[in-house]
Amino acid sequence: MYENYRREDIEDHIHKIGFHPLDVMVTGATGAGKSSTLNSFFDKVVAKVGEGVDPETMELSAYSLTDQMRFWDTPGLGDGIQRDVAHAKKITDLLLRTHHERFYFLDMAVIIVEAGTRDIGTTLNLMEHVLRGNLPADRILVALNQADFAMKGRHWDARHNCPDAVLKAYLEERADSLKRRIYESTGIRLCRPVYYSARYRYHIDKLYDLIIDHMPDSPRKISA
Ligand SMILES: Nc1nc2c(ncn2[C@@H]2O[C@H](COP(=O)(O)OP(=O)(O)OP(=O)(O)O)[C@@H](O)[C@H]2O)c(=O)[nH]1
Ligand SMILES: [Mg+2]
Repeated sequence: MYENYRREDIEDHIHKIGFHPLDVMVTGATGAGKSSTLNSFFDKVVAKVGEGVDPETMELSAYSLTDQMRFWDTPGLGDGIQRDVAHAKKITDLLLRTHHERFYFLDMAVIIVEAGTRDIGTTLNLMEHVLRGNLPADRILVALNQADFAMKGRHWDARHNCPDAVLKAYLEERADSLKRRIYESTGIRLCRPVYYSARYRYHIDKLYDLIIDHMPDSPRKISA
């Protein structure tokens, strides 16, 4: 479904960067819905989604949407101290992977946060200890998933597949507060998150727009 979405805009960025594909890492706390988000981009099951209480994704996996765009699914943090160390290392290794020792391999990262949780400790930890210093802030995006469940399933208008006015106002407030809290805790100023539901495919286009509108125009050069 998204194979041809805004193809010219994507190609325009790729042309400026000078090589393809553009590599986008999808990261965030365990259970936020990273794998589900990738499946909604591809409109089929590419990444295994957790069904039980255990975290699902343990390794990095790459999925090419087109020959211009490749997404990296990553294991979520917040899954115990030992595992977090191992997972953070995998993510850091990906952030520091290079092309011919001239450019970093990964172009940007999207952090997925569960809209229904106020506990963003894992997200802040990921930003402070894994992303900061390894990826410039203008290559980091944040998005709120599970918009349908932000108020425990209340105020989701199933008939129209969208939030009602109450839930929408709540989600707007959550987006502002997430951006503010990230800035207050880490000093990292990100653009305003979009909210969406991977499960119900609501606002997936908004998430995709956010990514396309913030694609870099240059490769990540390794400074000497
Ligand atoms: N209600 C609702 N549930 C969702 C949504 N997206 C994902 N889920 C559910 O959340 C759970 C975790 O989803 P995953 O996609 O496996 O999450 P993940 O971030 O990849 O998790 P790890 O691989 O463990 O890091 C699953 O039960 C999904 O069905 C959503 O938009 N709405
Ligand atoms: Mg996963």
